[in-house]
Amino acid sequence: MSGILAMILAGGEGSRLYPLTSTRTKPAVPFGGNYRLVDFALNNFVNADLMKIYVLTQFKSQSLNIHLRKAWRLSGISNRFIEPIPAQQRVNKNWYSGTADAIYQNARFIEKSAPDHVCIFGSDHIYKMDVQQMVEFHKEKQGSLTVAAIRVLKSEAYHFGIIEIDEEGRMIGFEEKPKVEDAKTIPGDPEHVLASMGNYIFKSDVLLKELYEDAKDEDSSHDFGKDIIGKLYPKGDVFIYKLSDNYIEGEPKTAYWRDVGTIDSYWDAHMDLIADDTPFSLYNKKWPLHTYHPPLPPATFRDTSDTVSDVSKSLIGAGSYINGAKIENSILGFRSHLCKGVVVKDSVFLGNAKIGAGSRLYKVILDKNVEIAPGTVIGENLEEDRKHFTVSDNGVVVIAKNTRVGF
Ligand code: ADQ
Ligand code: ADP
Repeated sequence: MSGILAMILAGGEGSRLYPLTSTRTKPAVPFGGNYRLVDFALNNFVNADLMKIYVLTQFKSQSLNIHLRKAWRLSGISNRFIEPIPAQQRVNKNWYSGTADAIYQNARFIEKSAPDHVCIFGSDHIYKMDVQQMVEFHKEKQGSLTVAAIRVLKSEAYHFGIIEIDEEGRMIGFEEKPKVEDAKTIPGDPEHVLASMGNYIFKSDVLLKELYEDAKDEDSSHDFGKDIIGKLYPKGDVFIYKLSDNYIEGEPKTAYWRDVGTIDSYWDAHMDLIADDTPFSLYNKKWPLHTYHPPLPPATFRDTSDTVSDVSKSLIGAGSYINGAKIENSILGFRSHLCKGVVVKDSVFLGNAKIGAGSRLYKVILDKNVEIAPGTVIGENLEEDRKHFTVSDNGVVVIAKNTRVGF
């Protein structure tokens, strides 16, 4: 087999997303009512017709594995596959120490496939990218490595690998997560830096050579951002592919890429989905967002004798039953059951919530299977909420999976 092989890194712990990551790895965290974070990276490959994909999982991967099996299993066609590789397959006794180690410990899957190029992509971000276009760019440049990049605010530089390039798009500087004051800004644009998206396309032989060398280096943390890129770019053949040069029919010109690493950024990205002029549409027929759809009936909206259901600026999942409730600016996942007189505003439900009559919920994230007793109020008094739940910096109240409130 030759061509392009994809290795998707899906082992992130996502500690800053706690409690949503208390039971599942970050790429398995539900998003947007129907999806899980990993779906966005996988759609970027599948919609680009690149379908030789290994998904590297690590701890708390049970619900990720179930999702991959239900939503993404290709069968019967041997040169197309989306296969999870559990961390138990690793060659060493230890868990992966960094992203390069995760690939190194599974290098035999690359050797066995013998592709010309390997795409190594993260799975923690919400964005659309036709990866085939990045592959074409990589082949044209004939470099050892192409790194995907996007312009971000300088104040955010400390989260990312920060890149400098020459006129030909060649990487001439790289620093992993620098202090904001040290970050090199884009020439002529002092407010912004060019950030690595953590998505790489390597020539296979270069990748394997670098991984074997890095594995012997006792001072290395075995991470692409911290170790490998800094060693490779001075050789002069690492190139940058800008997300803003990627074109998808029917998508807005401005490149959208959101990290959902914290509760606040996770909530913000949901609000983007329902914004009037949404920067991330779920409706582009040219870019279908595949995922698993459970066998559920359409959402039902009913009125009671004295309350009328009233829904605005919201996405409501299949199997939901709304009985005389008011929903505003919210995303309610599958099987949300709201009894009469409930008011939900600026909130995100991951699925299977049951909200008792007369409850009011503001700026709340409910993980799966949360049950709220009638007459409960959450999000109006954060001091009180903090005693029982996680409350984010921006005042989003998060209620963990399977919690029963007020009973
Ligand atoms: P980080 O944000 O630190 O920096 P990292 O924690 O390395 O990203 O995660 C990258 C991807 O790998 C994620 O999809 C994560 O789920 C997964 N992952 C992490 N550890 C893993 C492991 N041991 N095994 C398997 N999968 C694992 C990186 C780069 C920066 C870049 C940012 C962009 O180092 O240069 O700017 O991503 O977000
Ligand atoms: P999440 O909260 O991430 O959506 P799920 O609700 O899908 O996770 O699953 C929670 C746990 O329930 C999983 O870790 C798994 O152990 C179990 N589970 C869920 N769905 C299935 C299934 N279809 N078959 C077997 N076990 C399942």
